Amino acid sequence: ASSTASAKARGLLLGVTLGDAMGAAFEGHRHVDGEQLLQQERATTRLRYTDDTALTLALARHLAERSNPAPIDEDSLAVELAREWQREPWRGYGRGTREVFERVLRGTAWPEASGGGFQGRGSYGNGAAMRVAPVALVGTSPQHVVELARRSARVTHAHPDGQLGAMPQSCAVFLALHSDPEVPLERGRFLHRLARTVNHAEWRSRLEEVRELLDEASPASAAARLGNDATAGASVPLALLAFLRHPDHPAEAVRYAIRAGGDTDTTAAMAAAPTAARTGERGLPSAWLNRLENAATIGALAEALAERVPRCR
Ligand code: F2R
Ligand code: MG
Ligand code: MG
Ligand code: MG
Repeated sequence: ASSTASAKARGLLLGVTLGDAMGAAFEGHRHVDGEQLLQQERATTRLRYTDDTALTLALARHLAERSNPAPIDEDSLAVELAREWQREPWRGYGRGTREVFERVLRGTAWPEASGGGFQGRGSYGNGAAMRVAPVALVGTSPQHVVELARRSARVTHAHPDGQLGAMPQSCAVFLALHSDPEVPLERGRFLHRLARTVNHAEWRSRLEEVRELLDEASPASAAARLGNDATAGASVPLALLAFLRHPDHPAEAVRYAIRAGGDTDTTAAMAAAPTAARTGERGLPSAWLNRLENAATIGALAEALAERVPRCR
């Protein structure tokens, strides 16, 4: 892999992990003030990640073991994700996803396993969006990436909204990965490309709301407007805003997402993915990286996937 692809792939995976691990202490808090966040940043304790990262890494391993043009095999992916939960069930999984994994491990095929939750409606939680970032490393175009996102999502999230959330998230990571960090990001154009690629009325209006908040919204007012809970529709827009507020500064994007409260591990992980894919690993604070569990293994997995990144500037 080129050194740029390598640095960007490492940024992407380590960024997700750091966002998740920094945000984990505040998951479910209504508000997070600057003082609480500063205390977390100054601590020297190990940074432990949650289900967000565990499943992101499982998806990354799945992709690393397969080559284009069919890098996702849903039957295997469902089992691999479920086994990851079984291996470390204490990482803080959502109830719906736990139930899907139980069914998969009992031998139920993924379409029924994932369709059986929430009275047969399937989950529209943000679990598919939170783990989707690695598909951006193997996708060859925005369209290809959102298709991979949908396929990776549906093994646990049968509800269309659960799958849809993974699409703008994956597309944002892809566009950021392939952006030149030396050239200022044209944020309006970026949102326009996301909207065009996802091509869905509800998401067009969500992305329009994000655009309206680009210049001045505080984290709290952004959360009030866009939502900050564990559903895909009310967390991915906030994460995109956190990224677009600070496209060249992963730590600031993570801080913005955490300050917005709610599902902080997840929104911070989703905000960090595109930001650190754009800046590369050098954008991540070394003080955080030094505290991160399994950083060497995660870096090695990123290197393996970097080989697959098509022509990175
Ligand atoms: N689950 C958590 N955190 C809370 C508990 C953690 C605790 N510290 C612990 O250790 O146990 N975090 C993780 O879950 C989120 C990802 O969720 P996922 O995987 O999509 O799960 P689920 O359960 O399918 O959906 C999450 C919530 O969304 C709502 N929801 C989804 N579909 C619905 C439907 N059809 N109808 C109504 N509500 C639906 C529910 O409230 C679900 O609980 C991330 O935050 C990750 O960090
Ligand atoms: Mg989590
Ligand atoms: Mg098959
Ligand atoms: Mg969460």
